[in-house]
Amino acid sequence: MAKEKIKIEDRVWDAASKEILSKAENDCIDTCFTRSDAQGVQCKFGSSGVCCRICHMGPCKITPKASRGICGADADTIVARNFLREVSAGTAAHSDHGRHLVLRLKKVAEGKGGDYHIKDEEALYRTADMYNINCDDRTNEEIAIDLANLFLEEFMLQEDQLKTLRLAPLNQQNIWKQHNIKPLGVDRMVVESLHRTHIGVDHDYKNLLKSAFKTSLADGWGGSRIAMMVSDILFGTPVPVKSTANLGVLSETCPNIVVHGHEPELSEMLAIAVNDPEIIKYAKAAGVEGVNLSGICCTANEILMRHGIPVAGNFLQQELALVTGAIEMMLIDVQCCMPSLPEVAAAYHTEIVSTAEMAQTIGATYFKFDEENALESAKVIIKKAIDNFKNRDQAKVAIPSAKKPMIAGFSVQAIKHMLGGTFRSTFRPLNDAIIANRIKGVVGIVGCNNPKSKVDSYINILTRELVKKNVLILKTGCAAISSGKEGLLTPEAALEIAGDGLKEVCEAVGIPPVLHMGSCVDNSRILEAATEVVLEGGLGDDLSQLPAVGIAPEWMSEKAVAIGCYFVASGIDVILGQPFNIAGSDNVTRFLNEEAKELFGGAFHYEPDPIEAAKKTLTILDEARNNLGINKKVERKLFDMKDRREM
Ligand code: SF4
Ligand code: MSK
Repeated sequence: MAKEKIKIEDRVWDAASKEILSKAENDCIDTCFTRSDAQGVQCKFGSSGVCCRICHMGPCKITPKASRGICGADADTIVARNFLREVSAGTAAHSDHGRHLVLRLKKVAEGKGGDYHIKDEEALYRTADMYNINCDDRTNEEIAIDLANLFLEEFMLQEDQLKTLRLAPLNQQNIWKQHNIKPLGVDRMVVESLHRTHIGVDHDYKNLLKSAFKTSLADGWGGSRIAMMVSDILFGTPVPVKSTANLGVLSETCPNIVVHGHEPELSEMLAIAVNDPEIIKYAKAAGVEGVNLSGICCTANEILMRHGIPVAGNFLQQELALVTGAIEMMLIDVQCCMPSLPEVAAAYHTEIVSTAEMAQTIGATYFKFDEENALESAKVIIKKAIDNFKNRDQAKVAIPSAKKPMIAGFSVQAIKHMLGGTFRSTFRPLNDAIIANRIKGVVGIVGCNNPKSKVDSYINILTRELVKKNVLILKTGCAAISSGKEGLLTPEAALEIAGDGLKEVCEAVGIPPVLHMGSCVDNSRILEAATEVVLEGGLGDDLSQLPAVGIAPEWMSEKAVAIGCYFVASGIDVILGQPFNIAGSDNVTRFLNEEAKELFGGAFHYEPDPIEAAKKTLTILDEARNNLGINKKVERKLFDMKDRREM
């Protein structure tokens, strides 16, 4: 049975998406929204997690008449196995991204990096110091090779636990040890999870779920954290940077190149190459002023954070961007790039170019990115896009005017610097503001969009609601782009709606109330920030004691499942706007939503309504504040310059 047709204004939040979705209808283009309708009512066995395809005696499903699969697996086993497989896939995706960057760092250290260099010496020293790598009287390359080898070992460790776990507060590490969820090497964890979930291996739902938490820690405190640290060394630690968001960033007069996916290596080179004199000359010869580079999803977030390159949109705008008819080339790499892109592009003149050997799509051109000569490679691809500009059919072009200014680039180092001032980087003012109840707590709002709900709606309503209630918001991924499009990533706009306490602190120390911290792998920056707060003192000994919550309002990917798990395993409650596929097992649901809290200090909560989610968040923050004994009334005294200097 087909679903009832949903009106455009109920599908998407922002004006640009509404305009282009209507154009897509007129141009007879299928998008994820029409395909979602065509799917009809989705499979209940799948959505409750009780469908098992793990062996070929099946597929089996659990029904009122059949409480076990052919092998005897019950609903608990099947749901838990499916869940662990999702976490493993998410961990693999983030971590493989991290591995590619580590291999790049190793090449750079060996003098074989081509156009890549160690851009951020301070990040190199900072990271080496975290792992006690000697930096005295050694070249950057010597330090980098030690670091790269250590990181590669993090993937391969067979019997030892990840060294990167030691970046967590000591008490946190003890909790993981107590519950035996300290992961071994990243690859080992993913392989073991696949083995564990093979027919006839692990059938105890609790054991399977503990393994899911253990594997997820190999993501958040392993692969993702490594990806983030190596990106900072190679491409620079982000600092606040101005930019613009939404489809209105596309150019009417210049060739548009849109990068999409997750890995920053080629896009970093594109960001440099678009301003190269050779490219400008080539563009002028083609009758245009230059090339307009923008991004979608997390590749966008990577080059936004470091170069201020504009963001054309988030996950569910990838097809809409093509429907503008104004894109000469979309470059796709890994993760979150829809297989439908070449088909949508075929209705216009857009060329879809895949730059990752492992991520190809029928209809896309595969471009072998020469990593040894990355800048040259970037120029070749840009010239191809310029050549395609002459094929743009103006009759098919409609670029929406909607776009908003924003500020991004809030790495932990940047936040610390802003909080502490020029001479002493510190999180102290934030801790003091939380203790004094000017800031109620800190909330990470992360994750994707999902056609099951109105795009960006939950994210934007929730963000506004929490900012009003004096909650400091940290954002990553597509949720951060939602706020960018909404105009909430400028201090002025966010301060206008912020509660008095939050406003006062943000104005005094000069940070906005909603901080864009980067891409999906940069969720590890949120863990890093939480660790800094714990280490600064006064708010408990581990992350579970902090007044902090993670929220994934419109998530859809397996990576989001892994992220949710490493937040919970780190003691942080996570609210989901979309449920996990676990409803078929009461035991699994109870373990994830209740028992996890007793083990790790955090658990999952499902809340489909953003206002209710905000209320739930405030309750969790209040509970943590009560436990810490800091839930007192706000003192009336304001920060002044004298206070700030003393701090
Ligand atoms: Fe069915 Fe068991 Fe095979 Fe799953 S593993 S498909 S439940 S027989
Ligand atoms: S891109 S994982 S849709 S956030 Fe990181 Fe966006 Fe989700 Fe992909």
